[in-house]
Amino acid sequence: MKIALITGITGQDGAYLAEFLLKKGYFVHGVKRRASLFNTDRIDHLYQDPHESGLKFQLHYGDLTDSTNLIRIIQETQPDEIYNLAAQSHVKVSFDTPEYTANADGIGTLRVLEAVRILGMTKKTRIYQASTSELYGLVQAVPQSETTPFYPRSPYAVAKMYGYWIIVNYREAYDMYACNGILFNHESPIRGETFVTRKITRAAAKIALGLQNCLYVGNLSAQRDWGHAKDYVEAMWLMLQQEKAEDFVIATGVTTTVRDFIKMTFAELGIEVEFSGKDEYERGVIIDVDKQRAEELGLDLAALPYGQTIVKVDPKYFRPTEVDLLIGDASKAQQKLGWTPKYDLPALVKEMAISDLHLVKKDDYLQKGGFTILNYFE
Ligand code: NDP
Ligand code: GDR
Repeated sequence: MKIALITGITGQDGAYLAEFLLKKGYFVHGVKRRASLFNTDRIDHLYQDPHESGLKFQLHYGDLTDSTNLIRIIQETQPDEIYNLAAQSHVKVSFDTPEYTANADGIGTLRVLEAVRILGMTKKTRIYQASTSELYGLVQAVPQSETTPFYPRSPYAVAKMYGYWIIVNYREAYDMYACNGILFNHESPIRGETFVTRKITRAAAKIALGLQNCLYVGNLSAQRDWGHAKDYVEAMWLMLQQEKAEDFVIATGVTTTVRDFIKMTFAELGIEVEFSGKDEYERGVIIDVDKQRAEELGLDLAALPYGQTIVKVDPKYFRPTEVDLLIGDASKAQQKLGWTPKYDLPALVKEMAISDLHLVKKDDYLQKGGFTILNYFE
């Protein structure tokens, strides 16, 4: 049985990857940070009681900023494959916590490589590094491929740039099987709530149900190449199954503005939104409702804020330096890995919008019924 170790297993990609590898018959170990709450919602369905026999999934407390801990975990678990997904992954937050981000995302990658080297496991263990399209930053050329020059535009991207090059360096210096997946944005119903897609799908559900008045966002004109996390974790695995370690771009090749993502999300709920104004004065207003669709989804037509502004710009969400346009060229992955995405953007938006509508309805129902933690504070 192959053994995998996933850092960042409690995150979006960690959860999809763990599920994927378990289905492939792997024993999956995961590194989890200690937190005051469980923080395992995304992987609770995979959890196995370690007292039971036939264990194939195990969590270990650890942190990318703690090298002795990483050495111990790697020694104990003896992984054939390490997927280094752990990171402070929020670009805007990296401007507030640049030093921590450099430590976890940059030096953290070095710690994983060094642990494998110190333990003499360079010939046994293959390493996948979660690199990012944020490396391209200030647009040099589009679509962006493995040969497009990097120009990082945030402390996050600069930290990931170190991670990228230290992987290349260890591969060349010590003949390690270590590779970078340069993944463009990928989302899902379990995407973190402060990334723009999930923020939009949650807010749209709340607005449609009359539980929120307005969605406040930053740069509406930013363009991203959005795929589905489920497709992207398969590419991570494929990268570690090749004869020779190489770096790959993973993307859909289609780019969309944040503004259009908002329109698509509301349209999924039967609500048409029109934008007007410029820069921080831009507004989104509901101009029409597809009554049949809204009724199918159980929305209260009378409560829909028809004609009202439901999207506003708050400059606090602007970034000191922005990445304006990302569009990836994944033809190398298609040729060498045989990888192509199964989801397109409309399918992704639909899945996220409907999932959040159900979640918001459920939370509202539980809260009104007196079954949430909020009731302890009343
Ligand atoms: P998430 O933010 O959802 O998950 C990040 C994971 O890293 C969480 O499990 C988090 O733990 C863990 N983590 C954070 N800091 C540390 C630390 N110091 N030590 C140990 N664990 C830590 O990110 P995604 O799943 O979306 O992304 C996975 C990786 O891929 C990240 O490295 C990200 O930068 C990169 N990436 C993501 C893309 C995307 O579009 N999703 C695109 C390209 C790259 P906790 O739950 O405790 O916070
Ligand atoms: P990104 O994702 O920075 O591309 O990093 P995010 O969803 O945060 O932003 C995408 C674009 O939307 C604009 N935007 C907003 N962003 C957020 N979060 N909140 C807002 O209100 C908002 N309004 C507009 C942003 O300015 C940006 O242009 C993600 C992360 O997963 C990284 O870890 C990963 O490396 C890259 O994708 C590829």
